[in-house]
Amino acid sequence: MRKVTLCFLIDGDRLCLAMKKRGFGAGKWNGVGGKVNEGENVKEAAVREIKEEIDVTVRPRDLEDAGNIRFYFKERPRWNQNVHIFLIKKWSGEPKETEEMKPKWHSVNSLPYNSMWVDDPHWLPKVIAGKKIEGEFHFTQGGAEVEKFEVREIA
Ligand code: 8OG
Repeated sequence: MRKVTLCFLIDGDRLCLAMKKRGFGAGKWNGVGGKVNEGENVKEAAVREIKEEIDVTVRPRDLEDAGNIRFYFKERPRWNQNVHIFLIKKWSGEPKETEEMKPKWHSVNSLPYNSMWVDDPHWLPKVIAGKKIEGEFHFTQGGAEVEKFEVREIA
């Protein structure tokens, strides 16, 4: 299964989300991240993606492990992926727009869930609250609908 990262910068009650400008999930607000390349560990991949996508520098030790979620796409099993989630409270630089993403700070109390992946309301509040989670989502309609899911708090 494809291994990918998903990282959220958090500053008090502000969460940095970025608008994906192209590719998988285009037009949605999301954390930043992407595929783990061969020869990279998950944290190295996260650090690289954060730099590439919003031009922010993070040290591997400042990536807080928030758990992982497996996503299954019924009609497109090659999209199935295991997403490793990180919460980040320390970094250097201000998030900047790049070719791939346009970052923006949002209040944690009013996240734009209507323009995010449909599964996010089921687990993102837990991650923001500092919980570590493990879960799985089964999508239909190419990711537009959740058929069944489970999210467990593991710490
Ligand atoms: O490399 P690529 O841009 O394809 O990576 C996809 C990114 O989208 C990666 O950071 C993981 C993230 N992502 C999914 N599915 C979901 C989801 O259901 N919700 C959220 N919030 N992010 C997701 O691949």
